[in-house]
Amino acid sequence: MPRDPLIGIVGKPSSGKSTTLNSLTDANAKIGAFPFTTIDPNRATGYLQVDCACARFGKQELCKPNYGWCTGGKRHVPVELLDVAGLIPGASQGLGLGNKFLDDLRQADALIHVVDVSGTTDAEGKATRGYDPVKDVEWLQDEIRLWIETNLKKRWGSIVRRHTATKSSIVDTLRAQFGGYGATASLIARAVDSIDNLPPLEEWDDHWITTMVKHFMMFKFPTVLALNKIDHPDADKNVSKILLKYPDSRAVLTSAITEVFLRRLAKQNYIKYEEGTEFIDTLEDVGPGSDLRPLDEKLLQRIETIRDLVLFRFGSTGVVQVLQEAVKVLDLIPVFTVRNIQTFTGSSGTSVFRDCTLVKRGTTVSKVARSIMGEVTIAAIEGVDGKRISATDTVDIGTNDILSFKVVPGGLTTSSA
Ligand SMILES: Nc1nc2c(ncn2[C@@H]2O[C@H](COP(=O)(O)OP(=O)(O)O)[C@@H](O)[C@H]2O)c(=O)[nH]1
Ligand SMILES: [Mg+2]
Repeated sequence: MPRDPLIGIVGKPSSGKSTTLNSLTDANAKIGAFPFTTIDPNRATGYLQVDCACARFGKQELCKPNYGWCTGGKRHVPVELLDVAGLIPGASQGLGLGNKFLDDLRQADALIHVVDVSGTTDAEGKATRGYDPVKDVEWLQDEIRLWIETNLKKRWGSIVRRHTATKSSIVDTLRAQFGGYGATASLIARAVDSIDNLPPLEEWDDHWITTMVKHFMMFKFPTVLALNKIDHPDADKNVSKILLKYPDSRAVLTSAITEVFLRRLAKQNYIKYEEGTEFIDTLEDVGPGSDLRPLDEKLLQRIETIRDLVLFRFGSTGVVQVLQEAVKVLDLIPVFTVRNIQTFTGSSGTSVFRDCTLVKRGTTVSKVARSIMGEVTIAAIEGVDGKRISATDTVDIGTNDILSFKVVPGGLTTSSA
């Protein structure tokens, strides 16, 4: 994943995709803008909560990220989100915004599938009562699979002929077919390796093609379920049905609308609310002397309801956790790069840990350097306490995740350091 990770938010109409996106993005105003290249109304910056390196050294007060923000050692790292709207039943055959949807989809590294577990919207997203959302979970996977499968089967005859004539490996042949979905050779290789007893490609029947596509999807579109609208009274039984039917799925219970509401109240200074937690403080809770504004009876009542129905029952609104889960699926960890390994500062000033990048766990230090600085010649790599680190060492949380790269003077081929 050489570029910044992109999380796609998918789901049928009215499941709560836009609300989920807004709940993750409409955060503190004091943050610096994150320079995304694309201007797209459906794209936004979400903030992933991670433990910041500053807390390990008691330097929380000095922590001033270049992007995002950090409070008390809890760092909010920008992550790009995409609201992949337009998926309706039949999209794989080009219905609705079918192709636009699928074009958007291929850019995503992981998906958050927003499922309306209130049962108040039907398969097309129209208002109803008692709809069974279990169907939605399967439907979305089927829709994506059919899209890929249909494309593959259309050309299967010639794919097999070329495969045989050129004596290609399965990975090479599939690379040509799946490259358009943004898949790398190594991703395809992992998908191929994950299938037991896979026969030679020229012997694949429909069953094997389907199996291959399913495994490809597991790697290309790893998915987290956001079981949304848990504030609704019908949600419980639907949540339990989904969890029982898909015990291996990664699912998080969410109430996106509650998060949007709480963040708005917090912004207007009616409440203190720490995103991702169950804690809300009102003026009544903290007492006079605080700078919080008083709430009227109606808002107080609403907050009580939110506490009862969402926060105390589920521990949080879930949206912060759903983003964390999506990043976890990608196995990304924060790596902090600093100019000065003694002080953890950047090129100027006293603030620490200005830069944080999400990279795949287990990435080599030299690859981290390249992805952050481009093709530079590294003279030395230092870790905490000035320890020399080898370019082939790998990163993990707490291991080589604070790095200082010393670049060869004049050896800079692309300037970004
Ligand atoms: N009760 C409840 N309603 C929600 C929640 N999230 C979204 N909604 C409502 O569901 C409807 C569709 O939401 P929207 O985000 O526009 O869905 P989209 O079509 O998937 O983007 C709107 O009326 C939202 O207010 C939630 O967590 N709880
Ligand atoms: Mg929408």
